[in-house]
Amino acid sequence: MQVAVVTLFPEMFAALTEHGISGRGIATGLLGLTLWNPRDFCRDKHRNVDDKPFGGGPGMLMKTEPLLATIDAARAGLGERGISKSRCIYLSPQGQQINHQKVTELAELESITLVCGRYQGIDNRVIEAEIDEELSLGDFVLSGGEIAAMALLDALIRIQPGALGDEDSAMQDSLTDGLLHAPEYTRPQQYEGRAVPPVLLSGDHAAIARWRNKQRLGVTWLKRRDLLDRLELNQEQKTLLEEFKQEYWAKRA
Ligand code: 9D3
Repeated sequence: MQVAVVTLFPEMFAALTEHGISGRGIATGLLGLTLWNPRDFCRDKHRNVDDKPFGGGPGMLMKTEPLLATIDAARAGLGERGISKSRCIYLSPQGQQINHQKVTELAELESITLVCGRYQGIDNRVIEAEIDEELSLGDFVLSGGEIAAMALLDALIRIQPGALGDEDSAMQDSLTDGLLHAPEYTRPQQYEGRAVPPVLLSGDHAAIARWRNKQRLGVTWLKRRDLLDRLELNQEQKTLLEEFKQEYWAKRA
């Protein structure tokens, strides 16, 4: 997958390219990343990328011309890599909220172009002319689109085939099947009076699998009832969840 990012702060993307799974995925070419700075595509001598909003109001907006020139350059850059189509996405607080399904949908594409806004956003004519889709991280305010773009990129990289050491772990991730994960423990077996659940030390794989399934249902019921409400549980899952609730109320009594 080839991703072009339009940003006034390309240095921020070192957080992605220099560390961990995302760093390796980009270094090995599982995901190609190019960064395009509107500052480099200004034609006026002061290299202005922002201006005051018509009609008044607080703050500044990103100007149309440098942004459109940058998107054009990014498109040409992708063209040199043999890519003729790239979905143009504007990271915006007014966009649809990104979720796992959206990430898997975008991962199917050959290329995307991510436009990061700064200030109070971008001139609406850029949206009309070039933007296919607006995406948000959620209903809270960031100071720009870069961190949202990086979050989306990180999610895209880790589901590319071969990105994770253990091929199965993307599949085993929470939320791919609508349930949260069971609690996990590592050494020591006892920590300040808190013991690891004995079944995990039993070596009984069937019992462990049953305990984990029960915990997944229970943890989802406790922490994210909204997720559980969207699922159609089978009879075994209903039994496991009832057992979890019994044990939960017994412990709290
Ligand atoms: C004046 C009203 N706001 C626009 C609806 C102003 C505004 C707030 C924050 C304009 C731009 C921004 C910067 N935010 C992003 O670029 C952004 C964002 C976010 O703030 N929250 C969640 N997801 C995203 S994706 C990009």
